[in-house]
Amino acid sequence: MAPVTTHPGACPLDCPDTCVWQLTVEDGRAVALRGDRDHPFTRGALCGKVNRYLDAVNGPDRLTTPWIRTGRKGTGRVAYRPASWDEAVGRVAAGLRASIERDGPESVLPYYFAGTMGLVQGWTMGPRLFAHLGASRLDTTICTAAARAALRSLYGASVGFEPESIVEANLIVLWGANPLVTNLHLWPFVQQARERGAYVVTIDPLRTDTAARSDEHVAPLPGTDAALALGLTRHVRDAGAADEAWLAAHTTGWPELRARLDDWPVERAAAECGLPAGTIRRLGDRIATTRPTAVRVGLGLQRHHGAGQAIRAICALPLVTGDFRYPGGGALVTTSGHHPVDNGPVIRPAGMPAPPARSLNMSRLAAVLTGEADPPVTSLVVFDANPAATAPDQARLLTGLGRADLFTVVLEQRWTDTCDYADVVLPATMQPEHLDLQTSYGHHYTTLNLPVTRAPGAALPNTEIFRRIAAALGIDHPAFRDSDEDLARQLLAGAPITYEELRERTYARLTGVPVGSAPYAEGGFPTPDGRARLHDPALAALGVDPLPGYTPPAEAADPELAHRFPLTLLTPANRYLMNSTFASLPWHTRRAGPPRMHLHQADAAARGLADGDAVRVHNDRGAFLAAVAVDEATRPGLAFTYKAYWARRSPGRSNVNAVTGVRDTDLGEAPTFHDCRVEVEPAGSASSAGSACRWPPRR
Ligand SMILES: Nc1nc2c(c(=O)[nH]1)N[C@H]1C(S)=C(S)[C@@H](COP(=O)(O)OP(=O)(O)OC[C@H]3O[C@@H](n4cnc5c(=O)[nH]c(N)nc54)[C@H](O)[C@@H]3O)O[C@H]1N2
Ligand SMILES: Nc1nc2c(c(=O)[nH]1)N[C@H]1C(S)=C(S)[C@@H](COP(=O)(O)OP(=O)(O)OC[C@H]3O[C@@H](n4cnc5c(=O)[nH]c(N)nc54)[C@H](O)[C@@H]3O)O[C@H]1N2
Ligand code: SF4
Ligand SMILES: [Mo]
Repeated sequence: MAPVTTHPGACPLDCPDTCVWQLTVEDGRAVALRGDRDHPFTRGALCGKVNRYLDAVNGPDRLTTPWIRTGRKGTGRVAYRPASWDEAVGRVAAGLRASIERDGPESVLPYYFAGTMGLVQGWTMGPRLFAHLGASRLDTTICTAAARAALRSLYGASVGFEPESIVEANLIVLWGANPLVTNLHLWPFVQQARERGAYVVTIDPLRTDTAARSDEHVAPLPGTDAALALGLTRHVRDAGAADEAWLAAHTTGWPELRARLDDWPVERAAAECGLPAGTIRRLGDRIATTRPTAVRVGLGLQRHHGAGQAIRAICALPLVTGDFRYPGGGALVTTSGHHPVDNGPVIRPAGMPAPPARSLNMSRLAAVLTGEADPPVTSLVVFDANPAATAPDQARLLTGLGRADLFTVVLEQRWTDTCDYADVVLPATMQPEHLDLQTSYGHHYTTLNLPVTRAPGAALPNTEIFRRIAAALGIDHPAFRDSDEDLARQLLAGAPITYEELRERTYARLTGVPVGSAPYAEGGFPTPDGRARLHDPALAALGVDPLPGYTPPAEAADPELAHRFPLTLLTPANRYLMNSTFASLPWHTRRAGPPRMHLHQADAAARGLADGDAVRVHNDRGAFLAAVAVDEATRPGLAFTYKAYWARRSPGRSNVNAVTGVRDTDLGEAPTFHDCRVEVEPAGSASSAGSACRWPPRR
């Protein structure tokens, strides 16, 4: 009998929790997976979807060989034949070389995101190769760019209160966050605070599971959070609860913000947010009188046109109350800025030529591929992402991806929507099969993940695929001979731990912020003078209000659009899917259910629609099909559908991103997925109605 061994590793998915797991291996194959009980933040339980992660690892649909296109783009796997690595990599090198020779190196664009958050596989060798080539750089805006820009302005970096200290909070505000679905391991800490008497408020236009299980649910209109935050701050000021001494010592701009609050009586905020003024006053009273107050901010609320100002206004509030003085007080969007692991120098190692190049915004991929970029992009290399399903303005994007003069390479674990548009598809390994190093955007631990199982067929780690492409391009720089372990060592260069020590321990806290501490009690924000900036003159130079202000939603507040498309559409995360990852697996899709359009009873009734009816959801950009779910979690005029079903596997072969648009946020040039207006109509033909109800799909 083959020996059975157990190995620690890390969940690689784009989730703030970065769980540590224990993987059982038999004869080179993963046979069981469970959470690591000793890990201080995740404490032994994986989420439901990753309890079934081995369905993905051992699935019969894993890619095991390179594929080369022989037929038309967009027609699916029938248009491809299997190939050897040598032939496939030769094709890739020839395609990239042709673009570079014809149109210059900036005609090459890598497109990648957090399919794995592992820094080695995701954020080193690939970007290093493209930096060396002088390819267009990717501005990675799709998820957190608005928050990142806002926090850089306000706190100096993406930092906040220490998450484990939330147990000390007496008031917890979960603002545009749904931790029971997207940050599961925070919830036991919230419950621990509650057992001590903490009061929990969720601020979300939708009555999510988290909202329903909170002490209070405040449901503002989407995209109006800055108005709410300014109204609350005004109330706190008027109650005499501003912490003048702390503000004077550790911030700049309080006098200017204090004066700005004259413009924000609670009644104005209430009118903007569609809330009773009494609700804002009561919450303002709680915030004014409760120390410490912890504001845990999600990412969903920053997918609006006014996101930058919303994050600034929300994260300014705990500065005004002086909450950062106390463990469990302050605001937290992401912990990313605390980690001392920096991939910048690893992408561009000293001595490696890396010509300057333009940056292209990933959220504008549809526009970039259809005329916005000059010189045009003629080679696209996609890894760790599935833009055909997850990027906005899908119809235009698919037109771009379908261009006959575009050479596209996709590195993937399974055949996604994006693979349908590739010239070459290359099979990639999964987490148990490769080495990686994971920080976290929800806690302070860094984890090393070692390869412990055999990859299926000819699948290779991204790093090795890029080494082979570099070699085929005739690049002979030693940076392209670094092993994965070398890359991990380079990533740890600025961290207070060696690779050997981390290998011994699996995970370690490298941020210098002790558990349960208040890192900014005495100021010391990562700004040049250590003060948080309530007023930021640098923003004025960008044409942005230097004080936290209110940028109204774009589509949601447009009266002309409201007439034609009366419903505002949100696209929150689904419990059983991770973006579009898992959206092709039987267990996960069965649990997630078919694409549904959640409507308030009044909106369904006004259109003669009932639960389960097939509808076409549409606006000027496109349409997708879904089954109606009459749902009291919404309010009249507000609808939602879960993000990231695969278009190819959806009825009508498009998903929600057929209706989302390419538009930048007020700060950070991020996408505005949640700032979207639509209308619904009964799905015309019997066949589309039928297919909307057949689930899971057969392919
Ligand atoms: N199960 C699961 N977990 C995930 C993911 C997943 O797809 N599935 N995705 C991962 C990724 S990539 C990310 S970025 C995170 C996202 O993590 P979260 O931000 O927690 O998740 P979302 O569902 O995008 O948004 C949270 C909530 O914001 C609300 N919201 C939308 N607009 C507004 C607004 O204007 N104001 C307020 N106050 N709230 C608003 C939505 O209704 C939603 O309930 O989750 C990660 N975790
Ligand atoms: N409508 C709407 N759209 C959204 C959002 C929304 O809220 N609403 N949210 C947006 C957000 S927050 C995000 S973060 C994006 C995420 O969008 P994407 O970045 O496209 O993420 P995924 O859909 O998870 O796709 C990741 C892919 O990477 C692959 N992958 C994983 N690990 C590896 C690896 O090691 N090597 C290789 N080669 N491939 C790997 C997986 O198989 C998967 O197909 O979606 C965005 N799209
Ligand atoms: S997706 Fe998040 S909660 Fe689930 S196992 Fe991975 S890190 Fe943990
Ligand atoms: Mo994200």
